[in-house]
Amino acid sequence: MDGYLGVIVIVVVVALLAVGGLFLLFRPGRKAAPPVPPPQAPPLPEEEKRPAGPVEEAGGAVTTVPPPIKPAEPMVIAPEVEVPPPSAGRMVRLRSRLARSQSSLGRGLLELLSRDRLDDDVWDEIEESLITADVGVAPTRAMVEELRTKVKVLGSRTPAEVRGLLREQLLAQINPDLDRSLHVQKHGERPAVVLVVGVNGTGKTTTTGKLARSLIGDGKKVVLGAADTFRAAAADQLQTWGERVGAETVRGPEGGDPASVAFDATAKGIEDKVDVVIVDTAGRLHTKTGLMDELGKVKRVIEKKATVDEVLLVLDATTGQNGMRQAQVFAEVVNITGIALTKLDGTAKGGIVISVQRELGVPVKLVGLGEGPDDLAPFDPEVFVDAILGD
Ligand SMILES: Nc1nc2c(ncn2[C@@H]2O[C@H](COP(=O)(O)OP(=O)(O)O)[C@@H](O)[C@H]2O)c(=O)[nH]1
Ligand SMILES: [Mg+2]
Repeated sequence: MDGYLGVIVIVVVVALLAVGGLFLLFRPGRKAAPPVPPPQAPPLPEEEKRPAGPVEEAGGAVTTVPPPIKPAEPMVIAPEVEVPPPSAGRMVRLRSRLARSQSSLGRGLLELLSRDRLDDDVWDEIEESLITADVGVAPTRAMVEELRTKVKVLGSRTPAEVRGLLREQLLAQINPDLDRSLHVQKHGERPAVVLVVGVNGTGKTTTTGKLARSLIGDGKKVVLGAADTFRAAAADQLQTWGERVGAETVRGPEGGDPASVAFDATAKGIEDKVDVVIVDTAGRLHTKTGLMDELGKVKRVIEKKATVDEVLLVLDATTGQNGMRQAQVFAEVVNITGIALTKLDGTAKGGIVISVQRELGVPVKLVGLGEGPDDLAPFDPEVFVDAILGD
């Protein structure tokens, strides 16, 4: 009996407590429970899953549980900024991209020079393969002459000797002593400015984007100037490159003044204390005077605030002599300080490295070896020649 009574008392007490609790929770005037956190809020750890606000504890006392940590403002997913690899050693990694130049220029020359008898016909063939690879007439003549003399001295040749001879001659034509460093050092508080020029479609915007990546990979801060105001798509294209690596792009209205964009980009670079401002331009070859006016103005306007340290001429390696003639026009209107030779992957005409330097009197500083973001490399003559000749 006693046991039964005890159980009944407990049940009644529990029931009363429950009713009291319900009354406390739902009494009129009580504030509504805070809204459930939005679905994107991260799940809370177990002990924090209690409802917020007044809660009755076992003894009937009402305490206040702090509300759950507020979910952050609606999350804006920022585009992920990539950390590009540094530029050093890139050409070694990309050397297999020169496969076409290797098979037609390198292997052809090695085979011809290894023949037992080198008569005039063979020398003509050697000359022809150099010309075909865009080495250019004068450098070809000089090379053939040197090779003829050296071969005479050697007499019979081992394959290693032939390779050594060719390597020496190609390197001499490319001139490993030229200063190929990019002038991108800050001047105190002022950023270095790189102006990118060249014919439409040669790869200016792509090269500007790749260069920004590579400079950022080397630890520099970069601002981009979209001075190709001819098409809005060009500025979009550049901005996309910039966003991927965290470089701001200064742009203007479509059809606007390229010089004013260049000016604004330089000002932004100074304001943000960046290391390098890279200005991408339009490549419209309307008239030589039109081009001269446009590029001249862009340059002058930048020079109101900074110095133009590098004028990079972008040249498409697949366009051969035609591209070279157009490049010449650019070289006549602006003072080119370096060449970025693009699309060297996909061409058998690697010899253009030699002819373009000779024709324009400026070193090849960068080479484009593909469409990928990290397919731009500082030009290394030895790696280039070794890639062409194979191992
Ligand atoms: N294969 C290859 N394609 C390239 C290279 N550089 C640029 N391109 C391509 O060339 C095309 C034109 O490039 P773009 O930068 O828009 O030329 P722009 O008109 O001079 O600005 C694009 O499809 C690029 O992907 C390169 O080094 N190799
Ligand atoms: Mg462009």
